[in-house]
Amino acid sequence: MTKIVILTGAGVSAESGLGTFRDKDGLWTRYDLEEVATPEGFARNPALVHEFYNARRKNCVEATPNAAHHALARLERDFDGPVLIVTQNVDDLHERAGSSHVWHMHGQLTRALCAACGHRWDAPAVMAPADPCPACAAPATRPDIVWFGEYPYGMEAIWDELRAADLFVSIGTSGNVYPAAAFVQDAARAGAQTLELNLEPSIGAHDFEEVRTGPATEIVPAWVAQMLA
Ligand code: BV8
Repeated sequence: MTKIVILTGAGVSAESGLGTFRDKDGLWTRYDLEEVATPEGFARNPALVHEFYNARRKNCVEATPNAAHHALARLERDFDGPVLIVTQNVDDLHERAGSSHVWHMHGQLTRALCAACGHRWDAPAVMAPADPCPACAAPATRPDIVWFGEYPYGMEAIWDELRAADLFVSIGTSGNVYPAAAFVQDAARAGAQTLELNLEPSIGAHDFEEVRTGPATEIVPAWVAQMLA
């Protein structure tokens, strides 16, 4: 039984209108990463960070899954083997396209976290620093997002999956951010085949056995059709 592990990044949601980070006019060209995606930035100015994520949560609600998300959901449904999506993305477009086996290693826009007691709940559309935690009432609510310098979620389970994978596919990520950028090496070391599907070769393209370039809405459905043939 062939086990497929797929890593996705902002490029898989780009054609749904959600900004990427490092492309031309990407998010990190308009916002200072240090200010809005680090615990230090949140401590300094929680209102700015909530404003940043409130805007992205609104974009996400207004966006719709694209042909790449739908193709991956079809693969999970019809492929004769387990398909796991580990996503760096904090949007819910994979789930809204029908994928159910999705791990958000960098958290989710749709979830809130209490920095005081660790309680998690479904995030309201708009969050503000003074919002009381539903469990402990402390005004310590934050987006349930993994910021730079914080430990991504589920790493031990992810590394287990990479070690057991027969095929590792990276889709729509530039290979800038660790530990996700090293997954191809983790998988290859354990004997997996490796494939990159991206608009252009990523920083880590040389680590992949095969690299296919083009828009995700074209090359992902083509690859899925090939896998299901
Ligand atoms: C951690 C949530 C300790 C925020 C994000 C070495 C080892 C370990 C850590 C580090 C290390 N070196 C440096 C670090 C620290 C740091 C890091 O990697 N820094 C970088 C900048 C150098 N990493 C961390 O802090 C991580 N935590 O290290 O904990 C630890 C140590 C060891 C082992 C485990 C843990 C935490 C990182 C998480 C930060 N949070 N997201 C938010 O979303 O608001 S990361 C952020 O970047 C986004 O989540 C995004 O998902 C992620 C990666 O970006 P991409 O998805 O790749 O997006 P990008 O714009 O870069 O690229 C888009 C790609 O799509 C491009 O290639 C483009 O060509 C392509 N594309 C565009 N359009 C299309 C397309 N492809 C197809 N079709 C299209 N239409």
